[in-house]
Amino acid sequence: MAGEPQEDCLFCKIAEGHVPATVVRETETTMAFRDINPQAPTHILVIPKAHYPNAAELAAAAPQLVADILQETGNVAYDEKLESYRVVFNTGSGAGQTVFHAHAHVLGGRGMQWPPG
Ligand code: IU
Repeated sequence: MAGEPQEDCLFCKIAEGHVPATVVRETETTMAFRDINPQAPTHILVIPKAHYPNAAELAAAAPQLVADILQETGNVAYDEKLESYRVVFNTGSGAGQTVFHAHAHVLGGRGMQWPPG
């Protein structure tokens, strides 16, 4: 059921504290932790604690959580003293999504190219 924890979901386990992660921020509805395979000097993932498989389903079912996540991306950038940064929601395997629990990547600390690969 939408929003319910999924037994086989790594990010649900991180949100529940059952799998360790380097958590940098937490709110009632979100968690932010360092990506295990950073693609920039700062690479932090912001997730909703509730399980939605991708950003589109999250937006459709729980738009307030999208706002919570975006607010937290800004807070992460402030904490990390990022002047410029990129927020990415890979949505679908063709776009590079590998973990099917919605998450925003916050990337910063280096120059960025456009368009992205
Ligand atoms: P993606 O947009 O679904 O590809 O992002 C998933 C991210 O989760 C990716 O950057 C991984 O490095 C990251 N990650 C992690 O931080 N910890 C883990 O145990 C696993 C993946 I598996």
